[in-house]
Amino acid sequence: MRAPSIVVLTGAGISKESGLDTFRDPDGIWARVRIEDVATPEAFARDPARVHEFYNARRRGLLGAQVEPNPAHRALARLEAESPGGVLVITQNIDNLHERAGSRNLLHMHGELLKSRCAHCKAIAACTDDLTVALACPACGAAGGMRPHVVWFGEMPLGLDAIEAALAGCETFIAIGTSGNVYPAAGFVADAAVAGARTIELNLEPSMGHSLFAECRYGPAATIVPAFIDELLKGGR
Ligand code: BV8
Repeated sequence: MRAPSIVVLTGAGISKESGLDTFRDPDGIWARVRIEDVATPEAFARDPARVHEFYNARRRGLLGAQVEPNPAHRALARLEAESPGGVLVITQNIDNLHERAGSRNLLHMHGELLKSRCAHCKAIAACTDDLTVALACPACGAAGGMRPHVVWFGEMPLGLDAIEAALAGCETFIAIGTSGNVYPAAGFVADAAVAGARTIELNLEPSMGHSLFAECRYGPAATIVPAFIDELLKGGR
């Protein structure tokens, strides 16, 4: 299958106007809890109940009535529907807002909040309720092994082979709502540039990697992403 001509990388900033917190903004998640306490395998081994509560609270928040895809998510779904060369959205986000907006060719490289994984049989299952240490796996029945299907720091992100192939073959690489702090995602723009792609950053403010992009536009995603996608679909360079 030919590589999609457009690859989009999204981060927490694209979901901010849907009511979900980012990580490194002053009011972000890492201003309230430490990565070492809730987002590493060591943290889970040390205090699984604490890690479960961190993700259970975010899962309940995501499933709350007021959290909906915003115009930026919907603009990406429209780009995929109308772009002849194909679009792949690689998201660092674990929310389900891209799916709910209609994106189909979508890769959750850091996992998904609405899925669980069993440490014993590795089965991945839909998860909309709280996870607990005592919970038995719906597939193998073993208890004590359920975790969120989420990639923690120090763990291998998902889909890296497919991502590498897409970056090598794309003509346009767009990063939206990411601070460029976390690797390997923060290095994708360099891979796309080496492949000769047009690189664009759409963010609220310059990211750590802003100098690696050929073009940058700043403002809230729900405003600047639909405008940029309109231009792109009209053939704007
Ligand atoms: C890996 C989990 C090996 C789910 C996340 C020691 C040991 C091992 C690895 C490392 C190490 N030291 C460093 C590393 C690498 C490490 C890393 O990068 N650390 C950083 C902190 C230095 N990476 C890893 O561990 C990764 N695995 O390296 O494995 C390997 C090696 C080589 C090749 C392959 C593999 C695993 C990283 C995944 C960790 N899990 N999340 C969860 O709890 O959500 S990462 C976490 O940060 C989130 O997933 C988030 O997606 C991600 C990135 O953050 P952003 O999305 O960018 O969010 P942020 O708040 O930072 O920025 C938001 C941006 O939006 C801002 O710029 C803001 O201005 C903007 N914004 C705000 N509002 C708006 C807006 N933009 C537009 N509109 C708005 N309205």
